Amino acid sequence: MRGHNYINGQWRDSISEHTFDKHSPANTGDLVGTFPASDARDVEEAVRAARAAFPQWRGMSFIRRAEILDRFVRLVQEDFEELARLMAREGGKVLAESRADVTEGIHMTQYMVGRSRMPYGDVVPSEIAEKDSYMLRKPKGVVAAITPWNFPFAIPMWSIAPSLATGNTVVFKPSSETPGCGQKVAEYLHEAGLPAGVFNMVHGTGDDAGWPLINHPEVDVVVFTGSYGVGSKIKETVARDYRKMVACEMGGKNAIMVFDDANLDLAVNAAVTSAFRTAGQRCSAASRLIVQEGILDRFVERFLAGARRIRVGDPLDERNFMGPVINQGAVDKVLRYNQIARDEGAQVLLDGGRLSGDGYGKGYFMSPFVYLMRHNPTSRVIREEVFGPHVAIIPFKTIEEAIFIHNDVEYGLTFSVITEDYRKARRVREECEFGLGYVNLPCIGAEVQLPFGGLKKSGTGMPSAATLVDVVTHKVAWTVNHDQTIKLAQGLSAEIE
Ligand code: UN1
Repeated sequence: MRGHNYINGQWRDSISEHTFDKHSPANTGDLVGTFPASDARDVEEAVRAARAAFPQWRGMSFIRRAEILDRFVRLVQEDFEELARLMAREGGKVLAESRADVTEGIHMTQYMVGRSRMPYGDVVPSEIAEKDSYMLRKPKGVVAAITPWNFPFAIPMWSIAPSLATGNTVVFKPSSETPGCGQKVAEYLHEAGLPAGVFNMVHGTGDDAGWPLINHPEVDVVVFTGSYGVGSKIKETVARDYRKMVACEMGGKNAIMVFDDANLDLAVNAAVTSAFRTAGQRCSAASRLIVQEGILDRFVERFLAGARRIRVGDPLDERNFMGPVINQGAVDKVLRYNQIARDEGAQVLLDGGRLSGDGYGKGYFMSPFVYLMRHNPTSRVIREEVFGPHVAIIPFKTIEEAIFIHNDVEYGLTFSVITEDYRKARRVREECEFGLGYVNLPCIGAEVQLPFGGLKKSGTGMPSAATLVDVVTHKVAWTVNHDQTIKLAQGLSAEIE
């Protein structure tokens, strides 16, 4: 694939004419494509095009805008399998998960298309009988969407679909690990018939293209999904610009809490799915299994049996459950944390690591690493995000202890409780800190019509997915007088004495 930037309705190389190559993480000899390496000059043109297109796009009706997104959905559906295969090859997610990712992006867009015919504000009462008051929404302007590689279609659409549908224009910077999927997003939007400049895309790295975009004075909203390290810097930077908004979705150290009364089969399936789907590379993944002591031995035995059965390999082979991690940096990071677990005295139950040899030689394949460890407030390994197939089992005795352990980390994104006792489920719902909670379910698999966002280091508290509409629009009050004289609220007179 030869990718291009998409600026003002045209396919362009970067001004510097520099490019970068993207290889498959499953086979580093497999070149997926070559893409423009953009810098501040390309970003400048993209933002300028988005700014210029804004008044006209804002002026179009929500329903007409949504009709273009509806055409986009149809194009993606026609290309569904091809896009899923590209994603598996480029990002390393197994096919079943790549298909789910494409499905999630379709759902997000369909949701916004449906919303275009739904109420879009409020009629609000007034103190004065002759006044009609409304809450209306207006688009903010130019949205910068900076998205990660682990959901290379769904997460871009979480940002792009609500932004475009509500009348904003967009500059999109896809992850440089999944530029091919970004390219497809731009191609479908182009073919769907978006007016020039409404949607723009610049390929490149965070340093060369991402930061100039974040810092650009004509960008009104920055929507970022990625690591806490980058997100917190974005938040700091954007705070200096009084009118710029930022919504960040960042990391997680998510837990599944299993009580003694749990349905064991359900608990094990929820844990294996949450820990090892996407090779643990979801911000929603579970990296802590907090398990009550009465069920601990049985849970450990069954969980390990499940983890051992996981087939790791080519993401395009339907039989595999786990593909590779994304790159060498990810391998190094997971290995480093596996070692920290050992150094901190963890009891290693499944000694996973880099896989080599037959079928693995040219990819970043890793097997699951599982350990048992008591909660310890000074431990790094059970408090820091690893983002790989690495999971801790942490025993507890009482519900109070379980809640303390759960909250004693700096993140708070997803959480799942496995119990048959609704009183325990309710108590942990109230006292645990998280953004998305689940009962008798994995802690992955959120649906787009719910908010997606976390507390603490997991996010800025501004949810993405469907509720991103609240980030990319501002609510305005609109009050109309139907009398010939002025009656003010709070009993004030408007008569000139
Ligand atoms: C992410 O991990 O970055 O809930 C997003 C889920 C998916 C989205 C995850 N729907 O696991």
